[in-house]
Amino acid sequence: MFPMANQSGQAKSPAALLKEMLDSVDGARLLRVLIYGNPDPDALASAMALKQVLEEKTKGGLKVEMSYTGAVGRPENASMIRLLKIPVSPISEAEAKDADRIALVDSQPQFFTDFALPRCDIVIDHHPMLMERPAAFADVRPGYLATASIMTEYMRAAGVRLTRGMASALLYGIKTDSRNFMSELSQGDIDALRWLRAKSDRDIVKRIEFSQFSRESLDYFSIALVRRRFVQGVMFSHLGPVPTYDVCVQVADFLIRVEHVEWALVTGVVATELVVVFRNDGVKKDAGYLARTAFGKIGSAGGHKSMGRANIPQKNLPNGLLLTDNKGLEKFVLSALSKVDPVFAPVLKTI
Ligand SMILES: [Mn+2]
Repeated sequence: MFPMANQSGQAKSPAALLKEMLDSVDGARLLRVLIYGNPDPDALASAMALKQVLEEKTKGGLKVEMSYTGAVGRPENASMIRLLKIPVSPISEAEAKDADRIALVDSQPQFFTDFALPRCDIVIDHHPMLMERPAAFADVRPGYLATASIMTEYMRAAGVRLTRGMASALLYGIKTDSRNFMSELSQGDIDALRWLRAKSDRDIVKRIEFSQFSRESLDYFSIALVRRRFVQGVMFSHLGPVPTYDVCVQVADFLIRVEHVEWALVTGVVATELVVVFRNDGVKKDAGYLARTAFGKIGSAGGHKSMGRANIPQKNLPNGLLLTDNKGLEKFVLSALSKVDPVFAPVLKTI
């Protein structure tokens, strides 16, 4: 564990780190906190905390804006932004150029593969450190489970007021990154939680967690149930056109929890791609291997033992198969899988 590892490798007190961070924004007027890709709870909470600390400690001299380079994906994250009224919005490369300073939370410059960072002045993160000195001020602590735990220390060191909303956001950030506190918490995470718990609002956290499904997604659940095919442990459902692949993921996560289901396979069409989502019961199976072997040559495919995904562009589908041909797509997917693992052959016969 790296209790206070930072770019110099020396242990520094929270007060010293805070002072260094404040020195790095000296004279600046506009700082943008950039969240890479789709904002998740840890990144959102950390950005909020950084905004409060910097704005209060510079006594209004510095304005802090929070932005993300991707889109809000999961309904829980949309609900967190709405319920906690988080002032965050999407940003383009051109728009990011107007800032005097740019701060990254929960990421490092190397993460920005499809977004040109105009500059980078502050990095606060808990992922493994990718480069020696990613910014003038960098505080990277791979031992922590969440950036929100690190930001909690800055809140305490700064002595700023902890609102219920902020405490709830930080707690929820730590909760999601630690998989509901199931992962090994560092002392820093534990100290942060202890401080946040009394102040956080359990009802808000519960409301965020309970908005896992958008109302629109319910229609796809009904399509999934009507079109399902189940033979010998394999549950398969082709949804047809879906707005995002998340819909297939949500349906597959649901179907794998049905009794006697060993494999849940959900396919859908997102724009000009066929998406195949794999889930299994985790018993001597490898979804990532299956996805790569069956579809790796014609699309992007991968995953872990119990979850996998393949995206196949229309142009790589076999001779003239259209994305509107539901039966053709079902046959194509199941025949490709049957060649890798015969467990998928019986359900192919039902088409
Ligand atoms: Mn994180």
